[in-house]
Amino acid sequence: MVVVSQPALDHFSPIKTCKPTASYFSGIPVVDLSNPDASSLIVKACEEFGFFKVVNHGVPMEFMTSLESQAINFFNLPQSEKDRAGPPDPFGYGSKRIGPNGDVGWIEYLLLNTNPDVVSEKSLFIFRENPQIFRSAVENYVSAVKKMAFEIVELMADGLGIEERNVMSKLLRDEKSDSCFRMNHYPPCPELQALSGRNLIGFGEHTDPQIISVLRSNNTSGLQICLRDGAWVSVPSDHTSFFINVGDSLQVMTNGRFRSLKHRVVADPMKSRVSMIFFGGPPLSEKIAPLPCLVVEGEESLYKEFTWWEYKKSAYQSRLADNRLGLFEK
Ligand code: GA4
Repeated sequence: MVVVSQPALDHFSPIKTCKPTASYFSGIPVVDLSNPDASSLIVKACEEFGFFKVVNHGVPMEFMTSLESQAINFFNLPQSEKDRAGPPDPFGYGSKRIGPNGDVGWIEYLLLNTNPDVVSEKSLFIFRENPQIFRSAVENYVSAVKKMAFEIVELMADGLGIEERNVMSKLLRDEKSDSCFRMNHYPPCPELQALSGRNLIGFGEHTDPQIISVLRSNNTSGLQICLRDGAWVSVPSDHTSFFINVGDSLQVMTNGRFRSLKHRVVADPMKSRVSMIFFGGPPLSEKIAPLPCLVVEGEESLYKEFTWWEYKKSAYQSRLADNRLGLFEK
């Protein structure tokens, strides 16, 4: 009997691929948080790109490296053990599947809720089954990154000339804030590169729904952003810094003055990429609308009124690449 083997490329289907052509972008705004002009630099970056890099951020490097090594330990566990922390509901361990509507990527991840009130069963399970040291590493990292996120949105408010400088940070500081935290592992894939000369998409193009996202990765590149002219460019990795994304909710709160940025991750064929992202969201019951002080006379809100809960519900019915704000535009 002749056994015809499946073409090797089928193994990766239906994960999308792309040509490894995106060039490194050297124009990413860098904001030094200790610079007295930080607030205006942040506003400029959010208007022009919806994205910037933060240095002198005050988060101890040790928090970043110890969480990174704990995450690597977790992702190195046998598949059957990792699967016990899944499938994601949306919290928990996930592999290849992203969200509930058929999106896939060359990725495995842990998605956790950061609100102690609503810690999901899955998050509890992950921490029960894994060493206490993992839990402490997450707690240290997340609380330091949250502090930085509060500072950044307060500087944003200063730069926008808003008197109530905690108008955004109070939503993130709220004990009911619906924020979450994600640790991603993009395994290398030399076979695909060798077979096709193409790279696998790790996390497909999307905008983040929340107010602000704070990303840190190891020194493997892969993050790409979509510039205004539609070109995809690679963000040079920097494991000592953080990258900030404007989310859809912040776009609405600034009545479109800040833009949520489309981004994606392309897996490196040779090196593992590990990233961790804090997504700062408001409480579920919070109305998402342009801040009155930002809507000048004669101007109208570009968006219908909605709560974060309504937006989130609709986001979980969407595909990753959908324009989620489209439904809420006037
Ligand atoms: C994108 C940003 C965050 O990673 C996330 C993602 C969420 C998920 O993975 O559960 C979503 C995606 C993200 C937007 C559309 C929906 C929901 C997967 C998906 C297809 C945690 C989030 O908040 O929205």
